[in-house]
Amino acid sequence: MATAKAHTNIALVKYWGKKDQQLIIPQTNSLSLTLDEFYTTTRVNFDPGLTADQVTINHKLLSPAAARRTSAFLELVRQRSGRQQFARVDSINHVPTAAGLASSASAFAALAGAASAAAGLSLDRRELSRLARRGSGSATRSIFGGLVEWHRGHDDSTSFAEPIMEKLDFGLEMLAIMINTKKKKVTSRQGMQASVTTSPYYASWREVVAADMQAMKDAINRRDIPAIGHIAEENALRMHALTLSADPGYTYFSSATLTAIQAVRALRENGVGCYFTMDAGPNVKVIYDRQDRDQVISGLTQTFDRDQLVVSPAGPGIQIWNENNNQSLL
Ligand code: 2P0
Repeated sequence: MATAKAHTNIALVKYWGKKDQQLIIPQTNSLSLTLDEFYTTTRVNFDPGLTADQVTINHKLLSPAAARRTSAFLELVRQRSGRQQFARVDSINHVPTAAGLASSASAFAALAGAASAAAGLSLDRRELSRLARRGSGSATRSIFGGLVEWHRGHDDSTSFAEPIMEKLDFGLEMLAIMINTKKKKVTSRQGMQASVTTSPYYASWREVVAADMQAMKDAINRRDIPAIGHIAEENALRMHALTLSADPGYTYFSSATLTAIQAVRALRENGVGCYFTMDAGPNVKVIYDRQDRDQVISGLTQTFDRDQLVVSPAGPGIQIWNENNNQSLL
C-alpha cells in the first residue's frame, strides 16, 4: 500500500496538442507553476481478493466505465512491475474536477506515485514524470514543485518534466477566479486534437511556443514578474485562438471569463501589476507579485465575490509514503 500527494499546476506556456496520442508525446514544450492550494491525495493497494480495480474519488465509487482511464493506467503499472492483482484506489481531490483547474494533472501524478510505489517499483522523479505523462499530459509537470518545464522529447524516454526553480525565491503568486465549477463540454483531449488537425494556425502555434519558452525562461532568470505575466497572457490568448480557429470552432470562455479579463486589464491600467491566463475551462487565473496581493483582491472584489477568489502560492512536488509506518517512499 502507498499514498501520494501531488499538486496541480497551471501552465504559463501552454501544452495544446499531441504528436503521439497513445504515448502522450506533445507537439511543443510547456512551462508551468505548481500550486500549493490545489492537490490530490491518492492511496493504492494491490489486493489479491479483488476481481476488478475499485476506484473511489472523494469517497464515491466509480462505475467500471468511469474507472476505465484509471484502470488503463494501472495496467501500465502492472505490466511494468509484473504484479497481477487488481487495485483499490482511493483518491481525494482538492481541486474542482474538470473546471479547467487541471484536476487530471494532480490526479495522474498522485496515481503514478502511489501505484508505482504500491507495486514495488521504486522510480525516481524523472521516471515518475514519464509514467504520469501516460495518464495525462499535464500530470508530467505535477511531479515537481515550483516552476517546471516539460521537454516534449520525441519518444517515451525523452518526454519528461524538469524543475526550473522548485522553491521560488521571488514573489510570483496566482489567484484563481472561480467562475464555474461544472464539467466542461469539450474535454482538453478532444479540444487539443481538434486544434492540431483542423486549425490553420497550428503551425504558427509551434513557433509561438518556441519563442515564448525562451522568453519565459529569460524572464524567470530575471525574476521579472511583469514580463512573466505578459508572456503568459499572450500565450494563453494564442492557445485559445486555436480553439476558435478549429473546425468546428469552440471556446472554453464564458461571458464571465471576458468580464474577468476586463477586470484584470482595468486593474493594470490603474497601476496594479497583474496578468491573466485561462485553461480548458471558463475560470481565469491571475498572476502577480505577492506584495500586490491585497490590491489585486480588493480590485477584483469590485466585480467578483470574495469567496470566488482563491489565492495560491507556488506548491511543492510529489510526496509518496507508506501510511502504515509513515515512511517516505521517494
Ligand atoms: C496545459 N492544458 O498546459 C494545458 C493548457 C489545458 C490548457 O494540459 O489529453 O488534461 O490528458 O494530455 O493534460 C489539459 O490537458 O490533456 C492541459 P491530456 P490534459 O496545462
